Amino acid sequence: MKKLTWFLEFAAIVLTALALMPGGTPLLAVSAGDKPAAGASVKIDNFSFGPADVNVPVGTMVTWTNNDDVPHVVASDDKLFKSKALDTDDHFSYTFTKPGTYVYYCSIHPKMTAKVVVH
Ligand SMILES: [Cu+2]
Repeated sequence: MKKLTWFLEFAAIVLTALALMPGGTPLLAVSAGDKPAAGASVKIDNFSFGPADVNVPVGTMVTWTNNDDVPHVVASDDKLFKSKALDTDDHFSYTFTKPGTYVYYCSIHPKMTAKVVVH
């Protein structure tokens, strides 16, 4: 019972501190003008990129996550970006700043190909 009381007191202190924080939580402090970059994600699983075709507006950050139990690399055909070897659950992000079609592949398994279309 003593432990529970201590926990409740601690929780009350934390909640009070949060309520007194100037400007509210950091999330609420982001001004309307600072829209976070839109994101898209691609999963790597069973030796393939999914979805294989991603269609996104300029400025989008695409994040690849390796769900496979073997390492993969995300490398663009035109050498615009190349990840390190991604182990299971590792991820790699790239922000596309110009329109175009970006074909990429896995440099360890070159038959794995996919593309990002930026408009
Ligand atoms: Cu691979």
